[in-house]
Amino acid sequence: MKARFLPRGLGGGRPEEVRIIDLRSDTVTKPTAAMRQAMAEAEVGDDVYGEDPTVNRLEKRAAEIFGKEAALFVPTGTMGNTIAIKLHTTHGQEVICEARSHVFNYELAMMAWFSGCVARPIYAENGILTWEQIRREIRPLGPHAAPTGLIELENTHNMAGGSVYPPEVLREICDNAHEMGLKVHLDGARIFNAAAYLGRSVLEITAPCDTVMFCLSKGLGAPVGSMLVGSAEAIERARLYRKRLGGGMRQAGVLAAAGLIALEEMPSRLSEDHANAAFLADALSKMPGISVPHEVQTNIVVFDIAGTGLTTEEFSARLKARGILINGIGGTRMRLVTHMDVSREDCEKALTALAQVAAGAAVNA
Ligand code: TLP
Repeated sequence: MKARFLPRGLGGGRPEEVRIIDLRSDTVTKPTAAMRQAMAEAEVGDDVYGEDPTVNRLEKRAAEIFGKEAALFVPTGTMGNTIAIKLHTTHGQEVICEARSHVFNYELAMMAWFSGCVARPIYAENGILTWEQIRREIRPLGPHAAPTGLIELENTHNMAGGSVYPPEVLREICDNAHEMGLKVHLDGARIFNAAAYLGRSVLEITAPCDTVMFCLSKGLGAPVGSMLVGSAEAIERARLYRKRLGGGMRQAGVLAAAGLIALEEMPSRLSEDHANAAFLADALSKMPGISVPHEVQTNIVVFDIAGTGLTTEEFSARLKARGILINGIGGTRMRLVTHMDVSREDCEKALTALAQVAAGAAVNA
């Protein structure tokens, strides 16, 4: 991202171009040149009639890669999760999820709005639930409690600092849930980051889940789009829920073309983002007033600025004045996310600014 002018006080007051380093999220990534070319050349048709060849190709490849029967292209991760919760529940049920999960905190109460369900949030320090924690919260139908309808897991866990489910923990949850007749939906917005960390395929690490939503538009760099994968029966119903949510897209092949490149070519570079995140986290943890509460496994660094005496708004504003964008995520915690549009050199620049701000430098000093 280019800002036209350097903030007043930097660069001697002379307006000049400065590169903004955007660490707010991996959602800010821009499509690559190859994606833009594929979009321009995409073969398209009306996808509501099932006639867009590029969307059909993307859905077929996503299903193959995840070893599921079918896949559905949706405009956003939020829509994918909303449809999944609707698929597996009926009104008046509870959805077990982690307390800081995206479905519970950042999707406008969609499970109540669209599915008539309430969340049963369970806190796990690193965002990773265990079967033992879940088992204690499962409720049967009775005269008081709303019965459990679904278990929802997030891998990687965004607000817990990009933490990854150990495959055996995830399998234990799914096997036990299935034994009780419960389904498991995985919010795998960043599942390719989890796979890169584990050195395993997404198929291996998501196989026991009934449905998986993953995003093409985050670390994988596509401009728009997410996928929902699952059984043929589930995806057939999901297609109808997508239409009800207004997500029946017509010549969506222009988007799917970029999605195919995201899916096939981008996962192999994610470890670069992980190395950059580890580099930032290591330096941050040594700065005065800053602590990094979680081990950094993927591309997300959550850090606590309580010791600086600044609010997250003040911290963000001081960084912004130095060309670095990072947001607060509540309390005294902030989150930075590495991605393909941020280089190691950018990370070094960001660290210089972070060190200045942490040391209590005044705005524009
Ligand atoms: N996450 C965004 C914000 O909404 C917080 C971000 O910047 O990280 N699941 C997970 C785990 C997510 O992190 C997100 C987006 C979604 C679902 C929703 O995806 P979109 O934005 O495509 O609806």
